[in-house]
Amino acid sequence: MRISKRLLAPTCFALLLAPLLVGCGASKPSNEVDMGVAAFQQTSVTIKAGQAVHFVDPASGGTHLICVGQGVRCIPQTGAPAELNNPQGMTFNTGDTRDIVFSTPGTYTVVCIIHPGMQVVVTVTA
Ligand SMILES: [Cu+2]
Repeated sequence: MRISKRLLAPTCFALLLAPLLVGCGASKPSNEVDMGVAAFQQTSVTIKAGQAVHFVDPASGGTHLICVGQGVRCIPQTGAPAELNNPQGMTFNTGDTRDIVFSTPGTYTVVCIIHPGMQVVVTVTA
């Protein structure tokens, strides 16, 4: 009895932990947008009004200046989050993570003004 209990505890712990470890690499939140060296890893993301896009610039990413715009230009758009709605853009360095809330339904193209072609379309539903 005493021996079996001793064996049981670590076994249970391992069984509890296994799905958590698998879950780590398997799926990302649907509101996550990851950055590479010169591109977003996603081309589009859909959220509901009031929710945030989770921007991640991992260690393997780079320096980015992102904003709502077109090409390599920031173009303010009514309803876009204030952080992304300015001519300077918002700086991301490797290791940075930010949640940016979109309050107004619409379609917003988020670009990086350093890297041509680096863009992700954010669709905000009501
Ligand atoms: Cu960039």
